[in-house]
Amino acid sequence: MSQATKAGNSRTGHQVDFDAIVVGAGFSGLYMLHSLREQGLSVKVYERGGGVGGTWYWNRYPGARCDSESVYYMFTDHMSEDILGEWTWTERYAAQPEILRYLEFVTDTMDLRQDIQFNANVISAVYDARRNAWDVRLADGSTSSSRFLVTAVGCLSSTNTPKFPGIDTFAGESHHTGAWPHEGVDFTGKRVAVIGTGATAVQAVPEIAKQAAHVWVFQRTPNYDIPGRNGPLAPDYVAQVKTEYKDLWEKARESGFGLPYQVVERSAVDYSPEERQPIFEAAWAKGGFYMGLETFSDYLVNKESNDTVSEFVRVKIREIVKDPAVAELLAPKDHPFFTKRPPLENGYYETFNRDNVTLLDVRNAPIEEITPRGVRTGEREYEVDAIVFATGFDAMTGALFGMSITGRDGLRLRDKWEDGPRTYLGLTTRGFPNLFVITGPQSPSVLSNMPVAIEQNVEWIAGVIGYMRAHDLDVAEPAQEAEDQWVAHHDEVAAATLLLGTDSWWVGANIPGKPRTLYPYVGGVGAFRAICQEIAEKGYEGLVLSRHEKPAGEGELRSRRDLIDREARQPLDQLLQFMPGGFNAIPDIVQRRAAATQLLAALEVPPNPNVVSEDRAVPGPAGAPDIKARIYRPVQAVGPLPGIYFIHGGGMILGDIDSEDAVASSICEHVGAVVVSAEYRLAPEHPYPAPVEDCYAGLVWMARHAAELGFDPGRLAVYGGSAGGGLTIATTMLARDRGFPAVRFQMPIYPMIDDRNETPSSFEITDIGVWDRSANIEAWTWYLGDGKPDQYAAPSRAEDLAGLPPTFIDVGSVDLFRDEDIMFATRLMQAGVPTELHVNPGAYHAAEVLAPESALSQRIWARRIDALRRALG
Ligand code: N01
Repeated sequence: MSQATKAGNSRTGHQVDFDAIVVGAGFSGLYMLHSLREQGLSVKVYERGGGVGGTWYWNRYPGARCDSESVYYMFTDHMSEDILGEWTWTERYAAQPEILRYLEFVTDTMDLRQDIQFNANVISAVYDARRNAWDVRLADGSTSSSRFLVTAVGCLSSTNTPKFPGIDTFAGESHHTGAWPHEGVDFTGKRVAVIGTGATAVQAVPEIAKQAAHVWVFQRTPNYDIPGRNGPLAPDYVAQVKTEYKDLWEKARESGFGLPYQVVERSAVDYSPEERQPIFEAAWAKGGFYMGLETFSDYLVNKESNDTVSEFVRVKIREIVKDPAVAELLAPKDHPFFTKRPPLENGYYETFNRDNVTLLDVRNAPIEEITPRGVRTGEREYEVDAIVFATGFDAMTGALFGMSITGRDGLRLRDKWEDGPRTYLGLTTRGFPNLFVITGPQSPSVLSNMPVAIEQNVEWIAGVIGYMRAHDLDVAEPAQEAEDQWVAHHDEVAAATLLLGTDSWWVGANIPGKPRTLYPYVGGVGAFRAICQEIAEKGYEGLVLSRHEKPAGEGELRSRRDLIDREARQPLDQLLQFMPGGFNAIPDIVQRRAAATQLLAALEVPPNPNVVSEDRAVPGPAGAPDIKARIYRPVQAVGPLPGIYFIHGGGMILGDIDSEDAVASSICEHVGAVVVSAEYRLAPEHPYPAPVEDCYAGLVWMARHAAELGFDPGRLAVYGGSAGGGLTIATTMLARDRGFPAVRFQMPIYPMIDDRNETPSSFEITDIGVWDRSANIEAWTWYLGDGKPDQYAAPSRAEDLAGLPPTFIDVGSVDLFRDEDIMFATRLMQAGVPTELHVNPGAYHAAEVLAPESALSQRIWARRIDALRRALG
């Protein structure tokens, strides 16, 4: 049942490592793993944390507990009736350690651990349409593939720490509640700043206040906090609930919010104040979400009704908090009840009656900066020993975008959802075949008791996959029309509520620049379940289910290593013996850079006696640091000389002016040109557009200093290999579009220009060991970061190539970039750009650098030098 290795697919012949990869081992991932294994699928779960639990693994802050009543916050009888009976909760709202223990208990009882890899951080997932497979890459550099990809990453797992100026200068300790140290934090005797007053802070502040010398609570928006009334659970109550579970779960599944509460369909406006008061009082005394769910049912759609409950809570706050000014600050007036998630409080309001707790209003005096000593607001500086960022999450899409998911035709999820999520049922999205999202945006998720929503999502996904297997199908993707209809329905339901009118993380308002839309579906879990059920009964209507066909005429790929030029292959084989898998097998980027430097040092290229060089710092782009530039001049130069601007390679993540010193120097000597080599900033620390803008700034500097450098500005060329090739084209494009400088010729060598990784050669080159598919995908992921792949990031995407300088491109026949470069050269010619293209048979990526003595390399270099001389002569 477990650990099947090559899952395979006999009809198409395309192998994958697993039938399904699931990302995340919280409630969602555990149940997904179990459900798919039950169908006999091979499944691998990758979990970023060191253990199971998801939210409950990371959120270990003081006071962390569940806001759903614990007896309903668990897997239902659908997962296992046995487990249901075996587990007994001890508190009305279970604390984090107890929930974590529960999830570990489930994991072990259901024997799930063996298929979970911990400390496995997925950094990219790319759909390969030719193999109908998802290629997944982890931060440690390892890769694997699967037919189905299921994200179980949770809605609140990407922490949000606002970019307060000076945040890195704080000298004390600071922690985000969502990434709390496992060993805990001792606040005894400390001065503590807690920033934020959401559900997390409401739990943490009372606990921190018990230890700390003083706590300053920085409040921007007060919430309607409802008493939780936590306490131990009576054993006979728990026993009673267990006997009723089957009915209770049925009720929860049909309900609006996934809880088996007795919702009464009535409006507060139909009742007099005297009639309403005891209803509110009863719910307040009972504690928990009963206040929202069992009093009146139209708070989210009827402002007048909502006003009554909002005022009731405000009065309660004024009763509890002794200082009237503080009470007034805590009483929300700027938004209706339940249009932000109401926190459950257990002593939060009383905490403000303590002498060692001060509430600060950062709505009127915003936080201006974090200083080495503390927090400075518009009013004054608060000196503290510790800062707690209870500032929430980039909810629902943050973790998905963080994984860098790329679907068909190079479409990135973050680009598709640039203006807001577009999904079918929140579970699938067009352009991303066989990707399933548990508790995704536009599904009920956070507007419900999560385990109930999760189970429904998981069962539906498992249902689709089971259906496909039963019908010999293996590709699932929503139809455009179905997706459009779901988005329209979702938006219509949202617009009928008061939710869009309040700034909350439910509408993305907590993250600057995030599209404002209601992220969860507010139609209710019961209604959602019914819709999904009907769709399933109609053979998953709206999903296009098909059988993947191998592209016509495609045979099985044989290793491209056999096609490498024999002489040029020797040094490559030696390198791989010494460093199996090449540089890219070294996951840590710092270590990888060091290995590359070491290798170059080992090559021991003697200094070129025919060239002199000097290093200079030249201005970088506006507001950015200077760029290091190396200027080469032929010793026996007879002017006027041409100028060549040289951009080193290294996948945008490696390399510097030293790494291609020998190449730049050799070009200088053999062309007889002044060469300026620029050292640009590298990803992932400095993603796009930093490298391109640095390169452009260096070119501008070179052109402006032509006279001083001693070259003819009318004979200026740009040269670069690999990433340097991509940057060459991006730089000449910028020069064209910004009108300066004039560039006479460009020589992008096997340029890296297409982030989509969809060309035939991109799929072919997987095991050469120099720059293979997975390395390229990783580099693009790092290089693009949060940026958009426009024409300057990925020149293959450029629509207008007219007006670029005459171009010489060469690329190896066994190079990943072969087809993107051929296509680009063809498009240059079509755009009227004089273009010379050479495809070097048997050459792998950078063969002429690794095997300089080979006849192949000699031919390559002779042709390049000749072309440069002709162009600049
Ligand atoms: O995060 P939040 P949370 N300057 O986003 C403030 C779930 N949960 O971690 O409201 C100053 O709600 C921000 O202010 P404002 C639950 O679904 C569940 O508390 O944006 N303040 C707010 O006060 C919950 O809703 C449980 O004006 C800034 C706070 O930080 C969700 O997690 C327990 C600021 C963030 O509140 C998130 O709750 C706890 C700035 N620049 C949480 N930026 C259980 O059920 C942000 N804030 C177990």
